[in-house]
Amino acid sequence: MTRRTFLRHASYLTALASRAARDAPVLNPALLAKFVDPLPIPEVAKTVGFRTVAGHLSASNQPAAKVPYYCIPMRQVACKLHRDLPAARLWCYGSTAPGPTIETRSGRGLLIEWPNELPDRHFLPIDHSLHGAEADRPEARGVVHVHGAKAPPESDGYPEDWYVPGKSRTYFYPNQQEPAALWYHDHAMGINRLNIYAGMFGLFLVRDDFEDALNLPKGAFEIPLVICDRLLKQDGQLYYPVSGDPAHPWVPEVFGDVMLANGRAFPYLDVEPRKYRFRVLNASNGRFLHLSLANGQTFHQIGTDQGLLPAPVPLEASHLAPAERSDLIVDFAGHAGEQIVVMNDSFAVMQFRVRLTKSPDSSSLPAVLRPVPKHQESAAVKTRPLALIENMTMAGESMSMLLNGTPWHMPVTESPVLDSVEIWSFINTTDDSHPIHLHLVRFQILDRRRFEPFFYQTRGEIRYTGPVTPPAPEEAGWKDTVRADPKMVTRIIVRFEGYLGRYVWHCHVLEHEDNEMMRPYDVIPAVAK
Ligand SMILES: [Cu+2]
Repeated sequence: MTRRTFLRHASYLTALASRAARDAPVLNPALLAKFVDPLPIPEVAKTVGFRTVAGHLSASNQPAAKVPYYCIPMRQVACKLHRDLPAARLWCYGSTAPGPTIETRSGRGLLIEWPNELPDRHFLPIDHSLHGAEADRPEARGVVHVHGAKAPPESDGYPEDWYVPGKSRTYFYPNQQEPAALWYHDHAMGINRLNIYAGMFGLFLVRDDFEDALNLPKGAFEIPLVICDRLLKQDGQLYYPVSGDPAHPWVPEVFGDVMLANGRAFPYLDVEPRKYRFRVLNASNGRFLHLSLANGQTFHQIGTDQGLLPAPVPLEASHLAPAERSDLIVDFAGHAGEQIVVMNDSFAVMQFRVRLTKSPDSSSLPAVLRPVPKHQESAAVKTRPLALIENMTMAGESMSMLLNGTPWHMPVTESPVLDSVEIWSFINTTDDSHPIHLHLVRFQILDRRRFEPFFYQTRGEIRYTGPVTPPAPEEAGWKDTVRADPKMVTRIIVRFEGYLGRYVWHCHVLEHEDNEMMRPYDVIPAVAK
């Protein structure tokens, strides 16, 4: 058996996980002083020169052209996560987690070399019974994926294309896509959850003249905000929970109680009483964020995963599944002197300290942003019903989560034709919400609708039990990750643009992804008539 399924009782697992957490010397975040560290701002990545893209002919029609060239190594570093804690061991890109922010323009290609300079041994608990993480595999494997990038397959970071310390890869990102907050992260088969938990992620911002002309807050007033949760040991080191079964340490989900914003626990940011733009990313392994401001203040969402919305959406809370992004405008005018806590549900994440004075604010919040032409359902050449399944035995002892009922190693079952439009219909029979991400493409959410899972599983037919629900206004733009809610059918419509070749689609709860909730897919040429 090359790929393992886990036959375990969910409550048994949860009990084991919580006992393991109790037994471990986990830090109580209530004991950490809040809002004593300034919010770090990741540095902007610097080029180390210009190179031709000759080695990436399939992706460039100008092989002799020289493009910016970056070199960002994977490294082990020691970083302070909080003023009162010793530095924590992290794995990251460059020297911080998040790594340096890539800043680029639509249509301006760039090359990034990603050397693996990690130590040979992992410091988080590998589960060798997971497919792709067998004991004969090297521990410190890495491969980089730019989430949301329309990149050729050889530069997309295929999970099995990992490489070991001492090796390197150079990937070409054509950036032939609209402005958006993309992000880069590790994607190594079977240990992805551990590498990202260790700190291997960063932002990749694409801009263009159209967006510039909107006169949104920029420079010091545009703040990247990468939020994730972690468990820490008493000594400030990362703690990754284990099942309690040494042969199978995998746990189905990880939820930390220490919230990190740009890699710092419960930081603060001094702001002026004026408009700010926040580029928010949920980089958590499994936590869904519900961010709000403790003073009840509303704000506006202007963009989602793949760029600007048609118009700003006023919100009191921003809901982000793992890997989703929101582009927010917060106006602190009228709040001079206030201290405003950013909450996730009822827990603090960070604090804004609004100064008494401001510099002139000439930025805008336009009433109209960027048109999002709707894909028509009639344009779809195919609808794929894709069940999300958590297999349970009669005794309720199953624990394997699958896409389309199919494990990773099976032959490809989704092969859309290049430039064709398809509807993918995620039939979520499980009790969990799964953020489903497709590489290469952007898509639109059509709708969600409650159905009867038992009837579906026993009869193979969908019996709807609720009304058709359109996406929320803040989701009604270009997306690359969609919440497939429990007991709902979630439909997306996708044009498979860009490149032919092998990509993946997967759940972005990283513990699910590492344990079978990922599948390859192929973009294929149209058959000549
Ligand atoms: Cu999932």
